[in-house]
Amino acid sequence: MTTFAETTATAPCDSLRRSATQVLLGNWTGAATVPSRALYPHQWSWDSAFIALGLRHVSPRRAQRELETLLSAQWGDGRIPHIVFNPSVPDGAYFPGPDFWRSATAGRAAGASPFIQTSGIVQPPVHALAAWLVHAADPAESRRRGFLPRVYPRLAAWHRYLGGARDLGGGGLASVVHPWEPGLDNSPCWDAALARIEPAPMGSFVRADLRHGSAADRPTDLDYARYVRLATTYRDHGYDDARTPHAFAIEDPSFNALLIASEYALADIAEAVGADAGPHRRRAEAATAALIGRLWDPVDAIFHARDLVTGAAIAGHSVSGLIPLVVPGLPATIGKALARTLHGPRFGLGRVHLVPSYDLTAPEFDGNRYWRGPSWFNTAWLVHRGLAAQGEEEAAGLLREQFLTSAHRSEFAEYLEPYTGDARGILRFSWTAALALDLLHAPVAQDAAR
Ligand code: 2M8
Repeated sequence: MTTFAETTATAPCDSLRRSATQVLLGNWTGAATVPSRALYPHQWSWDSAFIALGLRHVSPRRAQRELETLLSAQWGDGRIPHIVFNPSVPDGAYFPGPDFWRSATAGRAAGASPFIQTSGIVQPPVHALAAWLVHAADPAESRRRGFLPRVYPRLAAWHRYLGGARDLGGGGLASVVHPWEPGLDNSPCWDAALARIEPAPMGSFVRADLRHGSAADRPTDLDYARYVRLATTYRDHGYDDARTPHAFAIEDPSFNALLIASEYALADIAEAVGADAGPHRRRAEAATAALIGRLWDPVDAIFHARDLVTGAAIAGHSVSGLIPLVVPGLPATIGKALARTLHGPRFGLGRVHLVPSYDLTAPEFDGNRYWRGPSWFNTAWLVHRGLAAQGEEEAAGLLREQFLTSAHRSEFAEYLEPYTGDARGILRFSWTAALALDLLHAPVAQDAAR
């Protein structure tokens, strides 16, 4: 049987490393890596951050390029768009494409590039963390190329946007304004908020995703109709956060935990480029207090998202609520409680193939349908990293072994049915391969502890 336990140098590790590298080479377009040639043929924001974390072990230079290509599409208001469109991909290959988002015109006042076509929403801010870890993979090469001095102002502007225009609740956390923004698109956590949205007419758009994936593994048409409505409203208000009547506005634990981890990374970057790290550290500490104050539920022992339209916490238990494990300096009592939740019936560590995206015991759980239950590799990587930082080495080791075994067995699937471990979505998915490379590099996330 293939085992990857506690080692980085065995035949199974070598063969997995080779095939993971091939996936990334195959999905490289010359300036960035697509998540998948067929289903996602453009550059995605948080995908690229995860991809860079794997690429840094193959070519630190290419990892830098990946991030810089993304950053070159940043808008004047600081936002990093969630998709950067590749102009050589035919219209209609992905929906919603450039014709829908119309960034150059609708986003002009917000500072969208007139030349690079992008979407107008964002994704979780893993970028500063990725940039710092990419730098750390080969500091000499990074210094030679002036990588950190180039990316620092852009990353700082990105965080200013999230902490400013996106603090819709005024409580020190960033909000997401579309279910695509937290990256866990059709999580049951968004069901109640989405039910308030008038769907766009069914005939008004054509989905491209169903040409590549099974309908049972993807969001429904009704989900899409609501996604389209929300994005249209935002676009028609010039992607202006103050002017848009946000009907979907949520403080998500994972999005904010990644912002905090990235803010600490930005402090490290600031120090390395001779800038003042103090404001970054203070912002990270204040955001940690806000995260705990606004989203931590000590009874359920998980972080819950908050719906800013109703003001209420969202009751569902999502993997998003475990990801604050990655927050440096998280109180140990909270870290331990999260580790217990991970081992409990809702997330079943050791009893399922990989951490599920949603509560295994909930009636809404669906082990096949996208973010409504299946196990995903990026969230598993984050939970692994958080466990290692919290000193939960046994659980972190188990998760690493599960990750590598599942990535190997599933041919780098996009996601898995948690109980069977069967591949769902598409195969040869970039972040699965990239994060496998990262875990192969070290037995436990050695750079996770601060
Ligand atoms: C999925 O989201 C896109 C929209 O952004 C889609 O369904 O078409 C999500 O899994 C998201 O987290 C991911 O970044 C993206 C590309 O892999 O696909």
